Amino acid sequence: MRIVDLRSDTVTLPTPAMREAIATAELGDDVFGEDPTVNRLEAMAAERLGKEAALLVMSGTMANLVSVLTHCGRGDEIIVGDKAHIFLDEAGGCSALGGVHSHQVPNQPDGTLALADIEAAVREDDIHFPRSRLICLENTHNMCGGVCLTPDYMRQVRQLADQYGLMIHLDGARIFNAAVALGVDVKELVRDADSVSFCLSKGLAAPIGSLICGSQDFIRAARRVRKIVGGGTRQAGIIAAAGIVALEQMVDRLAEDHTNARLLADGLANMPGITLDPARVQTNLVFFEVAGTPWTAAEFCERLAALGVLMLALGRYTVRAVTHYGIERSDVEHALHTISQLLRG
Ligand code: TLP
Repeated sequence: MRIVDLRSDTVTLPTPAMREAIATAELGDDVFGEDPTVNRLEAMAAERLGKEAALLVMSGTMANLVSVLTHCGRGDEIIVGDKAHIFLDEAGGCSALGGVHSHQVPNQPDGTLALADIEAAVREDDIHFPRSRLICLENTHNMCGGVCLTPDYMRQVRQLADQYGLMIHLDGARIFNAAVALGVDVKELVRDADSVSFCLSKGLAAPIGSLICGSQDFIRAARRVRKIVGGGTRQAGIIAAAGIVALEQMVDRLAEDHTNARLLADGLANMPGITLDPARVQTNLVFFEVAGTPWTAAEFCERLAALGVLMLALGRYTVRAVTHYGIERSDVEHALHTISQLLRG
């Protein structure tokens, strides 16, 4: 049976060029700072994002955890969206491992936190209260439908952060999707963040790895935190080699994923029982509601999977489909055809 896997861009397999780079990578012990391939990737990532330094970690979750634990001590508080990956999907790592308290404010449909909500969440200096320390943002915003935060919004949050002496961490797991969709240099999207993490292993198709970028001092401190969480690895050039290919060869093609996502969204919007606003589809994530069908999202996905099309249920009636490297226009057409068959019974 033909399988079209739209569950996530994390299912991407490494490209032939990545496998070749992995096989021939020059290696050393990265805990000693001696892996030339890791050093090259970190330098490349820092340069690309316009930050002083970068640090390779094993996952997006580790990148966010290490970043938050580097900014915050026990009893400090982060201001974070109620739909943020850090809040919803990282097993509460910041509090479980770092004693960091979270103050959730509502994510707006466009992925932002309203400035007034951030301001209202900042704590006064009072012994009863945790200390406000860090604002966490996400771009693209996963659970808000892959929407993009703009440089202009980032600037406004920076001004607020400066007013209250707060830091900003940006979960940029899919930051290159945002840069490609907005047509801006990625540097502009991260300039106002003190730290930013991005993933190699999503749309960029590398098998493993994320980078944290920030100032020299921040990255030096983050390197120690990475060691604490067991993330200091040895011949990690095996991983970095694929990451270098990802940055060199896989960024510009994200536009294809966005075109395919739009095709999928336009097709779904016309189907009976399915609700979706195609205008909200800005990048490679397509969220839609199946409340008008006889099924819950989980039932819908189960029936669709039996026909070879895989999607994720991310709410009682909410389904997510993600386009990525390995998914062609014909796969999207096949998925649409399969869904219309399913709906027709
Ligand atoms: N997200 C995964 C799932 O956890 C939902 C996905 O399939 O989208 N930040 C953001 C915004 C993410 O979407 C993810 C992964 C992460 C961080 C964590 O990355 P990993 O999975 O590498 O730990």
